Amino acid sequence: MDHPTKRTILEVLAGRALKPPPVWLMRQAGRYLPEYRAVRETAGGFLDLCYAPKLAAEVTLQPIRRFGFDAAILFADILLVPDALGQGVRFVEGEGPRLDPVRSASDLGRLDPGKTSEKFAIVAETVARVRQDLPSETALIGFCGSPWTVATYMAGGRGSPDQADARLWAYRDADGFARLIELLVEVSVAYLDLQICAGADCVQLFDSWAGSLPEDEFDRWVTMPTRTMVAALKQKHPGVPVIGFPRGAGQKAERYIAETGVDAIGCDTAMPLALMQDLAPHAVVQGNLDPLLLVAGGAAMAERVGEIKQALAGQPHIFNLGHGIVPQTPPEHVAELVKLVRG
Ligand code: 1CP
Repeated sequence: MDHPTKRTILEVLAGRALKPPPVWLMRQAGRYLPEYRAVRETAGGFLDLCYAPKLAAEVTLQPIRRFGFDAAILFADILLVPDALGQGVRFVEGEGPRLDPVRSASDLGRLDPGKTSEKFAIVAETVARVRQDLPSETALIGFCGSPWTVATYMAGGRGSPDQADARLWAYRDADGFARLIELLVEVSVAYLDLQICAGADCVQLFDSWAGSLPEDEFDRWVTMPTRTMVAALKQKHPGVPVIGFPRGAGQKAERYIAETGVDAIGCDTAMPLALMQDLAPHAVVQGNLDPLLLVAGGAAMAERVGEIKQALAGQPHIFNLGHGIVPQTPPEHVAELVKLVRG
């Protein structure tokens, strides 16, 4: 029997300030953990691991066993959505993702939303397995990429420093680009619905490249699609909190919160603590330790953890990084961080 009220992250997402704040870390499963690398080797490719529910559940649970985080995040990737749409996604060892680019409205014909359910069902099976094996006090976070960020990979065919292909498409043919965004909204809502039905307690929308857009485009491609997704999810699952992570939003975060209706906002490393304090009355704040401080460890990390905790004491706050854990992170520093947050 589950006891969801004991899941500290859910208490905070419902608006309670807890001392100490609950903690989980973006990319808490991954290459910095030797036990992850061992499973990864047996799986074959990265996508094979994502589509093997038993192995994906195992790597989701590994950081919970090792560090006792307050939440697990489903092991998957934001690029499973374009993969499920039939775009053709590969992960090239040492180079990152490669996709057959979709750069115009006519390319959209290559994508088939009817195809997605088969792969989404595999991910839902991972969610169900994790929920079954997770301690009842640990929350399970489902996720997907936000439409804008996923579209940047779909148009670029790979990660890019400036997201130029998507930005150019959006400037040159906004209506055609809007069709891609609408398609992503629709399939991503269906995907998160499945994750929630399978046992996810809350969901996070990763908008890693939200920061590359000027304000009107931010509104159109980040805020509005997120608003549609939140509304659709709230209609199906009124009690399930949604965390938005519009990385790089800066001053635009306040409007993002007001317009989208997210319950919580992930704050990146660059966001000043004073701005997090200003946002706190409007949404639960999550973040924002620099992932490189977690690599450095020691006194510098301890000092910053203290500052973040102090700045947000008395507010509903979820301790996290400002972006994902990097592969060179020493696992001992992660253990030390959890101790500092809880100390
Ligand atoms: O070699 C390996 O084992 C692959 C490394 C790896 C891992 C562990 C990738 C490739 N993805 C993941 C898992 C992952 N990705 C999770 C799992 C849960 C957890 O957090 O522990 C999550 C939530 C993601 C999300 C994700 N994937 C984002 C959003 C967050 C962020 O980091 O900004 C993005 C942008 C991706 C794309 C992606 N997947 C993998 C890589 C190397 C990238 C970045 C590509 C690039 O921009 O160059």
